[in-house]
Amino acid sequence: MDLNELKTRAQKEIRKAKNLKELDKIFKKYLGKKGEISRIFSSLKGLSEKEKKKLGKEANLVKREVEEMIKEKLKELQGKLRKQKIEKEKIDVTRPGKKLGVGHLHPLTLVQREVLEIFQSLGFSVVLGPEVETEWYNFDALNIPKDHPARDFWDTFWLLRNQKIPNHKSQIPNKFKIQNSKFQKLLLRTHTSPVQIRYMEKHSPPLRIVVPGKCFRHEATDASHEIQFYQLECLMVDENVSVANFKAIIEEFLKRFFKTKIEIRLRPSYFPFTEPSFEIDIRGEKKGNWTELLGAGMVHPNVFKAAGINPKNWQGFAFGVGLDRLAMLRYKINDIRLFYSGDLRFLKQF
Ligand code: YSA
Repeated sequence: MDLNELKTRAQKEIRKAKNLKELDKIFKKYLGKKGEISRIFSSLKGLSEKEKKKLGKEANLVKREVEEMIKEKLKELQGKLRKQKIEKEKIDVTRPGKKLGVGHLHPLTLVQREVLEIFQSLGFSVVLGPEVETEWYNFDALNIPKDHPARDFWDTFWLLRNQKIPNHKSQIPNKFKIQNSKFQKLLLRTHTSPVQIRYMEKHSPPLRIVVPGKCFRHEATDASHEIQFYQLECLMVDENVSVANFKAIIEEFLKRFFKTKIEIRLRPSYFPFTEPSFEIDIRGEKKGNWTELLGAGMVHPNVFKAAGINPKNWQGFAFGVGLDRLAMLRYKINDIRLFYSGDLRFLKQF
């Protein structure tokens, strides 16, 4: 066995090794249990003492040299690997960061906030009420008893018959209670007007409130009607409130909201909970179509009575304005359904 030839061969192979796997193979080939150098040691058995000593010594030397070369190569390969890993994991802290998408307020929220600010600056408090209402607050207390044809104005989403809540013993006159029943029928409120009653039951005049909130109607949708939309209810009660107060407040509100002179028209109308009643239509700068904006009127004495207020001592006006309609005029949007479409191409414009 030419030990020098073996050493040179091992050296060449070690130098050429490109990775740890290849180096391990070389290690096994020369230094493993059945490797070439181990085999040399086994072959010593049959030799004379002298030859054994000589060859043994030389083989040991070559063994150490090959071991040393492999160790060196191992260090080199591990160093390379470490470098590659560091390179891969390197973070350049000076690079500009990724822009995170930041959300923003929905146009209806923007309009609602602005409207509330205007009314608050005019001395009105903001009050909220439940979206799931009882038949009493949504209809009866507003002077719309069962079988009254006016109920058809408000196409109603009734909730399942067994989802009823107990009659309020003190608040609902006997004639309005469901006969032989301890329960009130539930519905999704069709307007924000029930909150008038809820508020007047607990507070004594003079009152000035606005009530923003979602309303629901079981009706066909079109460019200006949704089954879910927003209204803002306004109620002012005092000793000498008249239609003139209503007109002044609404004109002041529209002037501040649109920041330009807006054409409005007042039409006589009918709501069971107001007498007289009217509706206000509005049209933008370019004299387009009239849009119905709100329903209003002087609070009906029966409504005061249902809420426990003496109509002989107090008068009030109330109105319910469509916040979606205001937003449509403000942003020149011709279809209310866009607000609820969840279409980012639309929403990103605000
Ligand atoms: C009237 C007199 C009062 O003393 C107080 C309030 C009212 C308003 C009444 N509660 C009411 O709901 N009248 S209304 O049916 O004419 O609706 C008022 C406004 O809500 C409309 O002028 C319109 O702007 C909006 N609206 C009604 N239905 C809508 C709607 N907006 C979008 N989609 C719908 N389906």
